[in-house]
Amino acid sequence: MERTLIIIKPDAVQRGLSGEILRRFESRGLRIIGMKFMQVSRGLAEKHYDVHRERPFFASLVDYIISSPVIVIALEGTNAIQIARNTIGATNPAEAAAGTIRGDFAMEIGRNLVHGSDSVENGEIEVGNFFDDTELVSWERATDSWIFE
Ligand code: IDP
Ligand code: MG
Repeated sequence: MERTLIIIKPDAVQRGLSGEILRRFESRGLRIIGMKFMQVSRGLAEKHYDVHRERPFFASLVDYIISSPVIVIALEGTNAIQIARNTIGATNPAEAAAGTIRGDFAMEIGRNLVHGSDSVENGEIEVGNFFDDTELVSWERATDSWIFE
């Protein structure tokens, strides 16, 4: 089972799209193992986006993610990384396929609604950055055997 960190970003929460976005991951078959509503601190935002520190958009990216509350979700599933990223769509909403979250609800790269981890290793690291072990729940979903073979 892989783990991915999903962030329903400030624009999505402000626009009332949180439920719609969670619904897409849930109905895809990914299993929720952690979820909370929070205000991201500047320190945590800079750590989360450290790989982009030298990029010209780094400051505006950090300001965006701390501008208003977010919902962070830890999801688990076979191929969770790839499946979540395909559900989210391309980074630039102008290039995101219709049927993806960004392709259906977003217009610009700096307001692209949702984050999903980009590798198995980063999924583990990012879930650990946002959740304590006590906030993650290991559970059997009644539908698991109908979703995971
Ligand atoms: P991802 O969210 O699809 O993984 P990344 O390349 O990891 O995309 O970039 C992280 C976030 O930084 C993007 O989701 C987007 O909000 C922002 N971003 C990426 N590239 C640009 C850019 O060229 N201009 C402004 N913001 C950007
Ligand atoms: Mg990324």
